[in-house]
This record gives sequence, C-alpha cells and structure tokens, in this order.
Amino acid sequence: MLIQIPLASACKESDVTPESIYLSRRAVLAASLAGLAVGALPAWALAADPSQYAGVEAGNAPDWFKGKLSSTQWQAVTVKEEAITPFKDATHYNNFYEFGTDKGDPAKNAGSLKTEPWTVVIDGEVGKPGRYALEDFMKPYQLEERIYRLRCVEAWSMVIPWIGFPIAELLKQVEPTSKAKYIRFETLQDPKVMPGQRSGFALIDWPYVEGLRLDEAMNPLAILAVGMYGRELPNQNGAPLRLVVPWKYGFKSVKSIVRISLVSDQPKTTWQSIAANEYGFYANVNPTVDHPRWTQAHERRLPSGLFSPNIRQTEMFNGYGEQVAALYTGMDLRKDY
Ligand SMILES: Nc1nc2c(c(=O)[nH]1)N[C@H]1C(S)=C(S)[C@@H](COP(=O)(O)O)O[C@H]1N2
Ligand SMILES: [Mo]
Repeated sequence: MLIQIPLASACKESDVTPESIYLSRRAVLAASLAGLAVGALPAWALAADPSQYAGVEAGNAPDWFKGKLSSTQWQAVTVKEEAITPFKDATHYNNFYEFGTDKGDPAKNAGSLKTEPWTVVIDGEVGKPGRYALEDFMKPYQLEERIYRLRCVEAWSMVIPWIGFPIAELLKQVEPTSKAKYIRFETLQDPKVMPGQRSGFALIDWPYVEGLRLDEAMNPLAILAVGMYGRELPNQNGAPLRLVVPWKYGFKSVKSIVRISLVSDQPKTTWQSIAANEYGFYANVNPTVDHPRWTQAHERRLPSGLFSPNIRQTEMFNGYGEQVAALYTGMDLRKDY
C-alpha cells in the first residue's frame, strides 16, 4: 500500500532520482499498487531497488534490518528539484559531539560504537513501559524511505534519503497516558566509547537530550530512522536509532537513542541548557529569526566549496510549512524560537 502525505504541490519522484532508478521504482510501485507480490516483479526492477544511490559504502546490517528492507516503502515522501547529497558528504561532515567537535571526527571515531546488541527503554507516562532489544522494539514497524532536507542551525544543509517509521506509530504501541504532553529522547552515555564524553568539552551535560511536544511528535513527517541511502545508519549518523524532524534545526534530531520517555513537562534539552538565548526548545527552521551571531536567511547546500558555495534561500519550516505550520497557530515564533 502506498501512503502519500498529501501535498498541494505534489512533486515528481523523477525530480530527485536518476532516471533509471526512477523508472524501475515506478515498476515496483505499479506492481505493488496492482496488488502483485514482489516475487512477480521482473528481475531488473528488484535489482534496481534498495541501495541505488551512487557511492554508498556497503554496511553490515543486522538480520532484522535486512528482513525489513524488502517491504520498505521507497520514496514515501520526497523533495522537489533538489539533488540528494552524495553519501560521502552526508557521512563525513557530521555533528555528533560525543565523538568530537570537528565535522570529520564522527566518521573517524564512531567506529568504536557497538550497535549490537542495543537496548531501548520506554518509560514515563505510558500504559506500556518496557525495555527492548532493538530487534524486538522494531518488530511492529514497516519501514519507509523519507527523502528530507536537513538544515543545521549552523547554516548548512543536505538532502538525505532516510529509512525509518513515523513516531506516531510508536505512540500507538506505547499508549501515552493523559498526562503525557512531551516526548523526550536520550542518547547513549558511554565515555569508554565516546571520547567527547570524557574530554574537555565540558559544556555539555551528557547524555544528549532532545524533545518534542506530543502533537509535533505525532505529525506524520516526524520519524525515527534506522537507515539512510538504502542501508542501515552509519555510526556517525546516529546508528542504530535516531530522530529525524525535517522542519526543525538539525540539533533536534538526536542520535543513537537508548531511552524514550513520555513526560508531562517540557524536557530540558541539551542545546537549550548550553545557550538558551541562541537555541530554543522549538528550533523550527525560520529564515526570519536570526541566530544572535549569524543570519538564518540562507544556507550552504552541501557539497559546498570555495568556488561553488551553493548558497540557497532558507525556507520557513525548511519547506515543510504546508504540513506543520498549523502546529504553531497562535504562537509567536520570534519568542518561541
Ligand atoms: N547525540 C547527538 N545527537 C546529535 C548531535 C550530537 O552532537 N549528539 N548533533 C546534532 C546536530 S547539531 C545535527 S546538525 C545533526 C547532524 O546529523 P548528521 O550528522 O546525520 O547530518 O545531528 C544532531 N544530533
Ligand atoms: Mo546542527
């Protein structure tokens, strides 16, 4: 079944996908819409599917992930007329301070992160709290590919094909109580494998914490990701489980999650605790509210170089206003930045 998030400006997949992949995906979609089993597809259509992005480094996916790939809904949501960022850039220009503060540090250092076994705790205001091995945690969810813009508060951006599932689906499973008003996410804390947690970068009070209002978390665009570029997440991108909220600045999209809590009060989040005058709880991408030290009106789309800086105008809600603006009706987004 193909579930599309309705867009007034429906876009063509061909805008972001090389022609050959686009055509073969059409075949997969056409076949699944016609109710055909995947086995009934011509071999060329199948062969063209999951990891057709150029230059993708092969991963070493756990069996549960491989098992879910065949039923993944490719390009469930995508962007218009914008090229997908090369895999190399998306995996070698990262923010993951647990592994160092330079953009190249996560790729260099995150190899030490052991993502199997991985445990996820669900607690707080829920009918069904629990502690799960990741493969059990993932059982109820069908994976979807979501091609989203990612806009960092530092004014660079990428377009990344994530693989994940809507947080709304998780909320159905865990049954929030009437007291649950926010969802809080916590990254692994393990100074033995995370050099950033034992070094002098004492600004951060580990673990890294992020949060959303419950209605934001229920928006169909908000996902938990387990993969990108047709494969499992590389460690530097937040393996094995991370948040992706494409209408907010990148720092909201917390990596390597070990705990998800439903809470009644607005969680104290990492960047807000460091500098509340610079980084708010909402952190919606907003070209009209500048960071105190730089403009947010435009951004560098990676890959970006000295001679081709690739500057673009930043869009309100990172271009997702149609889907999310209603969440903020009546709020002053200059105050609640
Ligand atoms: N645990 C944790 N999550 C994190 C960060 C971090 O330092 N630690 N950095 C954030 C920031 S600032 C950004 S822009 C994105 C970057 O995601 P990417 O490296 O996959 O592009 O991750 C976010 N999630
Ligand atoms: Mo960021």
